[in-house]
Amino acid sequence: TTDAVWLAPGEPQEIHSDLISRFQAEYGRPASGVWFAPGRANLNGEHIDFHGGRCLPLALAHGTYVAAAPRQDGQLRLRTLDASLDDGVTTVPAEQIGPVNGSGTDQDLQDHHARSPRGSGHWSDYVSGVLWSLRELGVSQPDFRMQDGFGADLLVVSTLPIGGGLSSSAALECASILAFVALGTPLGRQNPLQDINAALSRQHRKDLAAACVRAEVEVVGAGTGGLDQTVALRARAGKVLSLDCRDFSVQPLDIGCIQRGYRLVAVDTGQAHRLVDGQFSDRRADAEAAAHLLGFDRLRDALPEKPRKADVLHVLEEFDRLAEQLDSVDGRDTQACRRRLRHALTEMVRSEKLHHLLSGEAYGVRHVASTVGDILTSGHMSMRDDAEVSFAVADLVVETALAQGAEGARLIGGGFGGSVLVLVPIGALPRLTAALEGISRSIRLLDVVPSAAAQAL
Ligand code: GAF
Repeated sequence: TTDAVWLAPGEPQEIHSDLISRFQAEYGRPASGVWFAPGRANLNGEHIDFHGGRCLPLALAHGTYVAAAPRQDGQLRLRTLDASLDDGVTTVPAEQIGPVNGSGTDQDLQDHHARSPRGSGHWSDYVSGVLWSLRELGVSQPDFRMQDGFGADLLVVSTLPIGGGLSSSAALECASILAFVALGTPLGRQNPLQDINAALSRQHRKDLAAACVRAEVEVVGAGTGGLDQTVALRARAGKVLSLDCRDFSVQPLDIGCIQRGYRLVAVDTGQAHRLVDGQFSDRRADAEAAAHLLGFDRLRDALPEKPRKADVLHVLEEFDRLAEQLDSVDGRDTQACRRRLRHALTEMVRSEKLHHLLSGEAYGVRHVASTVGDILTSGHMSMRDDAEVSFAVADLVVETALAQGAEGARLIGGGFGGSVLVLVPIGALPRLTAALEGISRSIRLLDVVPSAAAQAL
């Protein structure tokens, strides 16, 4: 076993000072500060945030750092130090940081991308998108009212694998939005740099997460549901967030077993994923079609307040009854819609179980670890067979982890690439690491340490 397979989160203070000096070299002026936002892992609740389901995410120590200084000409200049994305300094002119025209339909999104000089999909869309959505938020929220002509120079570096299913996009959005708040709004200008961490109320953070979601949906064109941005901006060190996506309320919960005798490890398969290509939204659309057939705008409402397995069976029977005479559901394959439905509903029940388990105090560490492990593994099977978002390496990582003594393992994030989360007894870690190294040279491991939310450093 070599240490090379572990991806370290790095020392924030070292990354901070390195970024400050590189910023000076790149732009010929000092950075005003550095902002950080974490990536995330998720114990359960994949592909259900946009259906109003419950998710159990936690923030990583790994994340994205943004050094920035304000400009007065409304434009953005930005560069990333991540080798896979670095294409020098990109300038986004002020005129281009406007809203998408019209109603935000697919056609509008396409027109918007067609107008963009770099075409769709450049990583700077995430940053220019949040500058736009923060301006929009400032229209109704005096604390965030954006100074006229505000623009910025930014230098970005991340300790997350890019496109690794650990929320690198949301980390970029959330670190950038904090930089913009600090440098361009009354809330930021009234508070010296680090004080912004205390000045941001819970409601502020909730509003900023919503603004980041808007940027990703309306400007980038990816159908994110808010899980990633919420955990990046509202996580608590040492805790898992129990996040109810009906109203985005959060409850921080202890996960003692990973502090005592077990470790959570994120295995980056090295196979990158992207949310903007059609598969992700396709899965979502299948489940939404099933919801509509059942008569619900939001799938979560098909289940009672505390959903159980029997409720899932009941809804599936109802679906079968309604679909019996139909060739398709909203033009989509009936059986595919049924599988997406079953994934979403069983995932909601797993979240409920986990929430109950982690909020109770009456359980021993062993019991918690093995129950969490079982939930992880059944979540994976559901991602594989019902959501159908898994892929060969992820399945192999899960099998390998279980064979090496892990309590459980699952694919996390949007799927079609990305990372597997493994809960493993500390004693089994060396052989697990060795076995995973044998699967592929692209595999990287991240120690999952429940960490704090986005902040000014
Ligand atoms: C991606 C999305 F951005 C999230 O909103 C969530 O849907 C996740 O995939 C799947 O659970 O990360």
